[in-house]
Amino acid sequence: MRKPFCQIFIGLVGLLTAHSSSAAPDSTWFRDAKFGIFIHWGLYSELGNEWKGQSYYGSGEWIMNRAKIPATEYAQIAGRFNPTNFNAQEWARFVKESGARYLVVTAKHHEGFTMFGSKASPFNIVEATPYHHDPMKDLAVACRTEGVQFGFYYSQFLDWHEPNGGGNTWDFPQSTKNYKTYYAQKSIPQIKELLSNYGRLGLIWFDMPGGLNRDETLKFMDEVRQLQPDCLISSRVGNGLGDFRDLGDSELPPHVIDGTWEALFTHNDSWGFVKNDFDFKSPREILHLLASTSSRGGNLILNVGPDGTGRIPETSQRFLHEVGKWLAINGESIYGTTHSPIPDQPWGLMALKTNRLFLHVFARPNDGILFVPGFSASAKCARFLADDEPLKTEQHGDDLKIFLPEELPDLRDTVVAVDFTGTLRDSWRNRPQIISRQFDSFSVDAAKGDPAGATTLDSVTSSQYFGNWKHDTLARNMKNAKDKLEFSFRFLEPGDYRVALEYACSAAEKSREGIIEVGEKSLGFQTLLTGEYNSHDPLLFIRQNIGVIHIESPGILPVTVHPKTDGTELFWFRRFVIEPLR
Ligand code: H79
Repeated sequence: MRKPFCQIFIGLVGLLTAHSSSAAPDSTWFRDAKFGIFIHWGLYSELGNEWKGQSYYGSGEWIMNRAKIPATEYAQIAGRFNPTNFNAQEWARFVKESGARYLVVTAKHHEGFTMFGSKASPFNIVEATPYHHDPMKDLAVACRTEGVQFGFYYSQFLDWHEPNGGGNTWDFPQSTKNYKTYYAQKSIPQIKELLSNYGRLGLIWFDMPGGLNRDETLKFMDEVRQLQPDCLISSRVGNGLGDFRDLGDSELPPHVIDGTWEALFTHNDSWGFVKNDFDFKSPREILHLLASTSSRGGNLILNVGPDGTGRIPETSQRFLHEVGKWLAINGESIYGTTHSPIPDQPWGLMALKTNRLFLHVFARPNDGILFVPGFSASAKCARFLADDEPLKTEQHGDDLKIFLPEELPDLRDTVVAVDFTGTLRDSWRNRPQIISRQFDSFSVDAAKGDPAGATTLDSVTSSQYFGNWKHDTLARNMKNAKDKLEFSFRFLEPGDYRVALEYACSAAEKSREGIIEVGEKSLGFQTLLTGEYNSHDPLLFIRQNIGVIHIESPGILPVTVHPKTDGTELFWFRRFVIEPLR
C-alpha cells in the first residue's frame, strides 16, 4: 500500500512544481551550531589588493573587477601562487579552537579560479600553480578529524575568467555571453566535483545568483540534492530558494527573524586578504555580534582572509582564540539556544534554552541591578556561568531584578543563567524601552518604534570602503504631521533627561520642523543638513540635542516623533539618545 501512495504523491508534487521532489534536508545541526568561520582564499589573496603599484582599499576579492585586469593577465598570477605555509590541520584547529562549529571555504570566487583540482577547467590550483596540490582535500579531512562541519563557497554565476560567465564585460561583451553554456560546462560540473570528491559536506554556500529562473534554480538545486541530499544550500542560490537564509553582507537584524538564517561579517573590512587592512574587530565586538545573532535566532559566520602563502592573519588568530576561550566557558549560552523572548536591554541581551534564560551582560548598570522587564515566568535562581556564583534575585510581577557584584567576571560579556518555571511570553512587540539613571546614556533605535501613517522602517545600505557595506534600520517617509514613529518609554526613576535625535538629512529635507512628544510634553526642532545619500558612500548622521524633559515619577510614557506640518520628508531617523542629567 505504501509504495503506490508515495508514487502518487510524488507524481502530484511533480505535476504541481515541474521539478524533482527531493526534500529539504534537516538543518538542526546548523541551527544549533550558531557560529561558523568563513575563509576567503584565492588568487586575490596573493595580490592583497595591490595591482601595478597601486593600493586598493576595500574588498580584496574584487581586485580583478576593480582594476579591470584582463582575464589572460590575471590568470598569470596562478604561476606564482604557491601556498607553502598552508597547513590544513592548523586551519581546522584554528576553527575548532575559535569555538566555531562549521567552516565554509571559497572553492571558487568570482575570479573563476578553483582552489581544488578540477577536470572541468584547467584554471585550478593543481594544474595552474607550482603548488600542484589540492588543499581542499586536506582541509575536508582535517575538519572531519576536528569534528567541524565543512562546506564550500562556490560562485555559481559570476566567473570573470570565462567568456560565458557572469560579470566580466571588460574582456567579454555582454552580447556574446551564453550563461547556459557556462552553467553546463563549468559551474554544474565543478559543483558535482565538490559534492563527489570531498566527502560529506555540511553545506554549500552559493553567492550572487544570475541567469536562472525559479524552475531552473530548482533543477540546479537538484544537482546538489541528488549527490548529497543532506547538504544545506544557502539562500543566495537565488529566486527565494535555499535551505537557510543569508542576510546581506555585514547585516545584523534589529529584531528576531524566524526560520534558519545566518548573519555574515568579516573580521576586518575585506573578505579576501588585503595587505593594508588592519581594521580588525576586537574579541569583545565579535562576542557581541555572536550574542546578538543568537539573541535574534540566527547564526554568525565570521570571515578571515589568509594571505597567498596560506597564513591566517596573526590578529585574526589571536582574537578568535580569545573568542574560543570565552566560548569554552560560556558556550552553553550560545550553542543550541533559540531567540530571546525579551528584546535587548540597556545592559545587553538574552538567548533561551528550555527553562533557562541566558543574560549577556555587556555593561554593568551603575547600581549593579540588572533589570529584566517582561519576565512572565517565575525565576528560581540566577548564577554566573563563569564561576557558578549564585546571584540574589527579586521578582515583582513581570519585573525581575538580579543583583550583581562590584566586579563582573568578564567585562566583554558576562553571562548570567536564570532558571525558571512557567513560560516566558514573547515581548518583542510589547516593549516599553527602559530608561533609567543606571547608565550615562540610552540609545533607542528607530527599529524599536511603531510606524504610523506613511512612515516606513527600512534597512538602508551604505558603504565605507568598496564592498564594506553598512546597514541601518531607519524610519523614512515621514512627510505629513500624521506620519509618526511611536514608542513607549518606561522611566524607572524620576529626574531630568536630555533628549537627542540621530538622523541623516539631505538638502531637500533641510530646515523642516519636527515635534517630539513625551507624554504631555512637546519639544520642537528644525532639521540640520548632513548630506545626500548614495549607497556607495558612507551615510552621515548628526546627533542633535533637542531638549531636556523632567520626569516626575516612574512609569510608562508614549513618545512620538513626527513632522510639525505636511510637506517634504522630515529626515531619515536612526535613533533617540536619552541622557540622564546629573
Ligand atoms: O564573498 C564576499 C563578497 O565578495 C561577495 N559576498 C561576500 C560573502 C559579494 N559579491 N558580490 N557582492 C558581494 C555584492 C557586490 C555588489 C557590488 Fe558592485 C560590487 C556593488 C559595488 C561593487 C556590482 C558591481 C554592482 C556594482 C558594481
